[in-house]
Amino acid sequence: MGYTMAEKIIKNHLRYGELKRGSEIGIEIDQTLTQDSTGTMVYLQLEALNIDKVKTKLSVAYVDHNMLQQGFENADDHLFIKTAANRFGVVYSKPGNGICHQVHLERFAKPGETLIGSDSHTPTAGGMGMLAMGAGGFDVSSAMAGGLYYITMPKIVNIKLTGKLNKYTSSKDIILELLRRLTVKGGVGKIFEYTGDGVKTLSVPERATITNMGAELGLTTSLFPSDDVTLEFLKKQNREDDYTPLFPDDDAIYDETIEIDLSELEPLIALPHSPDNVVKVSDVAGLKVDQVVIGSCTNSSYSDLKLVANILKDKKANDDVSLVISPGSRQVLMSLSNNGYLTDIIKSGARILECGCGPCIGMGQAPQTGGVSIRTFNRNFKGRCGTQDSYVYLTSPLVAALAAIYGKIVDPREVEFDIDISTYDDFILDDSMFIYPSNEKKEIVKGPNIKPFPIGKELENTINGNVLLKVEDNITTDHIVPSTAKLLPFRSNIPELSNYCFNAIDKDFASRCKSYKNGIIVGGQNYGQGSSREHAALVPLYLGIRAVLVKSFARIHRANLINAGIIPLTFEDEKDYENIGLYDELIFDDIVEAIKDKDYIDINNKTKSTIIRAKIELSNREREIILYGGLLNYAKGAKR
Ligand code: MIC
Ligand code: SF4
Repeated sequence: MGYTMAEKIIKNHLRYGELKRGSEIGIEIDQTLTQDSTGTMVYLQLEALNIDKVKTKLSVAYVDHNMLQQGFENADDHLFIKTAANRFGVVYSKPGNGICHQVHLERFAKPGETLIGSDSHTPTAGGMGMLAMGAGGFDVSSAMAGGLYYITMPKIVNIKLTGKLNKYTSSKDIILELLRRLTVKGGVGKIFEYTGDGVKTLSVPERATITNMGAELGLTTSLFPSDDVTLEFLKKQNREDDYTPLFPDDDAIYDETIEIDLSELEPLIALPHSPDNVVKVSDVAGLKVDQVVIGSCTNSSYSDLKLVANILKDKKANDDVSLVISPGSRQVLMSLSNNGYLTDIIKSGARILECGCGPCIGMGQAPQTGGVSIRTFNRNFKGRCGTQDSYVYLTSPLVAALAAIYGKIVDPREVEFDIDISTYDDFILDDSMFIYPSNEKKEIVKGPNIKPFPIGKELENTINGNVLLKVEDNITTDHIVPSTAKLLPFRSNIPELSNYCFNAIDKDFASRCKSYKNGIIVGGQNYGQGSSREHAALVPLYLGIRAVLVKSFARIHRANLINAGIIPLTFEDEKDYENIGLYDELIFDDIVEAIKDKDYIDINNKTKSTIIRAKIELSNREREIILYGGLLNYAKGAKR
């Protein structure tokens, strides 16, 4: 029996478990990446683990998210990360060097190797045949300390691409088409592998757009083969030595196959407020646009922005549109400048931002009240852009650039334009904004905003708690811990951040938690989708949340809850969701025994005088972590 690409990489890195779908596996991690808004926790955890040097082949600490320095907080975080990186043997990428995923793809990603990153879009590197996964900070710090990364062996789906994109469509339309067909929970527990003749028509950055936004499907990761196209990209990066071929065996067995004929795709767009709310651009053509933002780790490569420059050449952004462009990396910006395209962009009236996440995470450029913003990003959850009542649409750089010129959404097939999309221009290679760790042991500098993180406690045998929040399906981590320019500076300050937990849904949640001892959250399907931020577990832990009872979980958030010591439970009968109300008193008797070796617990709803059966779906290792009260206690081997 042959192997798929993911199976080949996993087999080479497997140190625990077996390649059996649905079973727990532990894999060795070659590389890690952190970014600043999740990274401070990772370095605090490394300190707590008392690590001398990281054990990975390469670990990189990027600063790309918290770039607006309105106060001392972000700059203090940057300095903390820089000094901690030096102390632990990690390469530091200075602010301004670019978005972690774009820079990592350019300079470090390697086919056939494994990468985890404290950011949900880490699978971007799958565009180069690397098994790359988003993870919570605790999982990243333990991998840096030499630990394995544990996941449930996913199902592997073959996405067979045939045909070729036309002038009006781009790789963004491929991933939007998958989101249209499968929804934001369609990829949970799965890896997507791209095969078929259509694959070789896509460049590495185009492939990376697809693997990046696979995160929005809830996938564990996505993989493209490593082929001649990969080699060509690596040569351009002066890294051909990093090339290894990667293909599935002819007799590889997939759990499912989905076919997409690239020549039949139409330009697509995701409507507010979810990436799977996808329609044809022609369905919304004519809608007046107030803002266009081009960038983010999904669509800010050199070829994306060169295409945008081609469209904007000798044209002006519409008087009613604010056009904003944030290049993905300094390499992209310098190459655009060197090859003349930056001038075309600036001449059009675009506002150029520094290389980083910027508006994608609400770091500035919040749209006007009720404004329509067309973005090339990957997420359009309500309020994420900084303006609660604005309307964010997600689409390709082509559709976005045309909207900037016409002041409305236009179907590219209805207008004239010229593009030269060859990716053969030379890149400017300059690694001078990476700081390599020195051998000298310098102190770690910690500013006053960096506060200790909460640590769970050993599980007691009875939990008597109250339902302090009841929410619907598809709750995102942006709901749980909102991230805007105002709140991102508090990523190292859980006590301050806790005041804003679930703010957009229920302003009283945090204060309610403070007046109850043990809190329970009840939710629907796909609870915790979106980002990898472990703050969405650490903040509830700080507020006294002991268990989360839902219909189903998103993968990374479920792992973060366990790592924090919060018990993840799912309804055995989803109808019971209707029978629990806010403030209901729930009693979990003999929970230690249940966590040790049962796959269910009967919860006594004292308020309603009913019993609800919840499923305990945990591996043996996860059971131990919950009993210890979180991964840190478990890793330190605390006595129960
Ligand atoms: C995001 O796109 O939501 C983020 C901000 O990059 C997050 C990480 C974070 O919350 O810091 C992610 O995707 O994991
Ligand atoms: Fe940054 Fe946005 Fe990418 Fe998250 S999705 S890493 S905020 S650019």
